[in-house]
Amino acid sequence: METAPELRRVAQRLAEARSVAILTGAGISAESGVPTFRGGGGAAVWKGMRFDQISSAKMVRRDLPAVWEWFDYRRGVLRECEPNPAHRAIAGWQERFESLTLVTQNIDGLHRAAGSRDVIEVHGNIHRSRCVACSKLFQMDRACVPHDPDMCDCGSQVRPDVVLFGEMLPEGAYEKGAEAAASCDVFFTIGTSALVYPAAMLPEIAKRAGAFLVEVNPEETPLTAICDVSFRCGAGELLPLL
Ligand code: BJW
Ligand code: ZN
Repeated sequence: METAPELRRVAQRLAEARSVAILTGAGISAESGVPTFRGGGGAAVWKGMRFDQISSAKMVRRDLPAVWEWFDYRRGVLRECEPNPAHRAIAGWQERFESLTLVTQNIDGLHRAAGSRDVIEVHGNIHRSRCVACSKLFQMDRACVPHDPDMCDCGSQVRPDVVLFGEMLPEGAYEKGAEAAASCDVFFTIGTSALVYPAAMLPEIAKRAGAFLVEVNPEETPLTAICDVSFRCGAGELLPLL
């Protein structure tokens, strides 16, 4: 295999590593059948609207039912999706290092379904909803699509508990990721276009702090230039080899 020397380099680093941090994005779930937002030269569109229009704080204020329609559609897609070999490989790394921090931008819950613990979900989770008034959280029934329209006990509407454009990340989530990035020996950026901030800063923090930076993505990203090793292939194909 062409990537064999790089694989050996990374395996060597991992053998010596005490602390490993990982940032994943939509691409890691692509082989599970979850559509990505970007990549392949296009951007996701829902009923003629770009995803960054509908997945925005502005749209929640303007048309919450339309936002629910988009998220219910995606919850429907997710009902058919299961973790793939990449999610499972990462779950298997848990006992391998003194410290393993997994930060995901994905809201699909597939890392946890694969057995990863303490996953830092910086963009929330599609299987939770949140009251727009009192912020009470509700675990959603995965079998129930469309969502249960029952409102919060306080009488207000609920919204998906995900982080949309223009919204703050969950308290402490980015900070935990940044701390791990600044102190790890090896940092993996997997299946992310690295265009969305602040998550895209984590690999840069790791690199600046001296970590060995590894990318897994079939396409180049703005991070490729600073990576020590960049695997140009699918995560499900590569990660089980490590
Ligand atoms: C494979 C593969 C395979 C395919 N194997 N790989 C600094 C500069 C400029 C702008 C900003 C900035 N800081 C903040 C901003 C604004 C904004 C932002 O980043 N904008 C940029 C896009 C310009 N950020 C925010 O608004 C964030 N909030 C914030 O900063 O709060 C502070 C604040 C508040 C108010 C005012 C000001 C500041 C919040 C960002 C929330 C992002 N939310 C979304 C939607 C979530 C809900 C939903 O799902 O609808 O999160 S956007 C979308 O992008 C989603 C993703 O998590 C995120 C990242 O995408 P990801 O995961 O990288 O996926 P893709 O599709 O982009 O890439 C897939 C990759 O996989 C591709 O590269 C493929 O090649 C690859 N791939 N198959 C491996 N088999
Ligand atoms: Zn409420």
